[in-house]
Amino acid sequence: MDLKKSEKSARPSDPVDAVADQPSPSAPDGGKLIVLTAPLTECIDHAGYFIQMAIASLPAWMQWVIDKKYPGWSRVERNEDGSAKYMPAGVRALEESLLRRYPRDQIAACFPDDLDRFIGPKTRVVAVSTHNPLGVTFAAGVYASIFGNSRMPINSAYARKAFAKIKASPHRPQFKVIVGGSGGWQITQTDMDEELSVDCVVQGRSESTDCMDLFESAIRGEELPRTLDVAHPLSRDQIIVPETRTTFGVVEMTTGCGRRCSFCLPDLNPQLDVPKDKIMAAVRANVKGGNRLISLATEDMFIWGQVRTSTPFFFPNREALVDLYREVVDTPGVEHHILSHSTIAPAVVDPELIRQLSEVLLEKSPIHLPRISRHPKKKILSPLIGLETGSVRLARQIMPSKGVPFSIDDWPSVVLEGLRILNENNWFPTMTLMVGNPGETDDDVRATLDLVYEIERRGLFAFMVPSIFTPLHDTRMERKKGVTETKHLSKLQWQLLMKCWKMNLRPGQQSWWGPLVWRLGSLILWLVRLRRLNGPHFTWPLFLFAGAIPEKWMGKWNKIYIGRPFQSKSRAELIESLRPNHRAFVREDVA
Ligand code: B12
Ligand code: SF4
Repeated sequence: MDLKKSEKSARPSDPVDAVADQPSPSAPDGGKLIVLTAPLTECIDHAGYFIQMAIASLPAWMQWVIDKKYPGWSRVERNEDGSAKYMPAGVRALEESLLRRYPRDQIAACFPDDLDRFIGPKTRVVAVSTHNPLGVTFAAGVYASIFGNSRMPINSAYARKAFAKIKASPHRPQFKVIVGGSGGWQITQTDMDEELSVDCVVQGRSESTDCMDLFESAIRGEELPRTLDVAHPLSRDQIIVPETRTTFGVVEMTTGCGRRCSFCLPDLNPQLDVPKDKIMAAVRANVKGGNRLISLATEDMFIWGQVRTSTPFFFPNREALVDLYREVVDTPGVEHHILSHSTIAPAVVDPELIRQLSEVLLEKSPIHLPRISRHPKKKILSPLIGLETGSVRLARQIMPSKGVPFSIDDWPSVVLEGLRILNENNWFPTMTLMVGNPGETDDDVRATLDLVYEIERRGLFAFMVPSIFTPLHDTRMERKKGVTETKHLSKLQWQLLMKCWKMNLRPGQQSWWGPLVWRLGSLILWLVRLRRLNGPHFTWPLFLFAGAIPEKWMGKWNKIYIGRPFQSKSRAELIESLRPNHRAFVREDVA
């Protein structure tokens, strides 16, 4: 995949150890009352989403790969006073919440390297926002562990560095450390708060009064609770959308989802869509701050404009969506736009919406896939979509509403038809799959392999990113246990992982020598390192991945499972299957 880089630098990146140890001038005027920060690897606004996703998944010892591909990735931009020019949207939202209570000159948001410039004797709170500090969430842990270290993806190494720097501050006895953001739970769940010197982990949004009261209490020097659950805004107008530059131009578009998958964390939040004027103000502020890239962040872009209306949220509001995205990409100064997350059923419900969105969005997409895109400039759109499993039995248990308005019994058909419609419009989504779900049987994995092989057979394409099931804190599957180590994965589970990655590489391998180098490289890596780490079940799937032996042969020798072809419903049959009260909402031009 070709991702146009927004900025390039010749300066090689700093190694992990150098980053936190760089000297920085001490705080003038005794420092700020409240200092906000986030791990460097979560702040970088360089080269697009994929770099952060790679940083979350590769083990720390493989940082050289990132250094080579993106020299200068760790170079960040600062304002004149040394504060950060951009920060993850979560930090910016917290900053905005705090500014409602405290004067601007008492708050600073800075990169971890610059903490010494802002922490001083006057500092009472250092607030850290984190997405994924310990790498114990989907996909992040699993790929690091395949290469030999389950606890330390690159992002985690940088998060620990940031915490170590705060812990070592000579002013540490006078301030409290408060952590928040979507990955805060990882710290308390692994009992790392003491080691990282964290006083309190906040679970929830900064807009809440409880969160602001906690800061007040910290400033007074009071004892803080180890964790604090705070409320989520209940109405769209209460959501703070910061009008400052955010990493990757992230502007929140919705919260919650509504499909109620039992493993999902964001879905526990109320379903809200942010008013258009707030979104647009944040887009303009990002451009003013120097950002050329915007990304509307959401769990499902298709619910925007259809929340709490008389139409069920799973019948997208075509006009509202096209109008919103058009205005975003037409904003002067916006050169690129990246899609965030979505679901797949809306593509089946309204293919015309997908066509119209493509017309609006493709031109501003920074993602190119020359081998398969039919766009004149070879651009594609690639939202993140959860496929999770091809097993209807399992889907009924863990995500019964994932495909609404269609029955979950038709999930494989919804995936195939949705993907067909998306591909026809140059959407090649990144689809996540979960491996090692609690109670997953070999038959369930075979059903997912059937679907994956069927996708291949039909010439459809998605980047498929399988990850090992991780019970997320507070979800309905919090106490469930799946596979915990790669060594315990079955042959079929390994095959699913490797088959997906083999298919992912297909459109990238344009040269004759690319596949050859890849095959040889993976076999050598297997010989020297991976076979010992990942156990015997890994061997044949790795051969499959390397393309060392034709899959048909391996299937005949019973070394791998070749997915069976299956009959699926067409779009017309899926629409036909809808309940009459739902069919009424299907738009006439696509009914
Ligand atoms: C945009 C996005 C990304 C982008 C950009 C990230 C960035 N650095 O800005 C990209 C694609 C790079 C990304 C990558 C990843 N992401 Co992401 N991402 C999101 C998404 C869609 C929006 C995040 C966002 O900015 N929201 C808007 C802001 C305002 O919300 P917020 O950050 O939660 O902040 C609020 C509160 O948390 C709180 N708060 C925030 N910070 C602080 C700090 C303090 C002290 C306090 C008190 C409160 C507080 O107040 C804010 C509101 O007022 C969310 C889903 C979602 N809807 O949240 C997933 C999500 C956060 N990502 C997730 C995951 C798994 C990942 C990856 C690990 C995926 C992967 N395997 O590659 C990587 C990790 C990246 C890394 N560096 O390690 C999961 C997190 C699961 C978890 N940690 O438990 C989520 C929830 C998606 C999901 N459905 O599972 N992500
Ligand atoms: S569709 Fe995605 S965001 Fe919605 S509940 Fe399911 S997993 Fe969560």
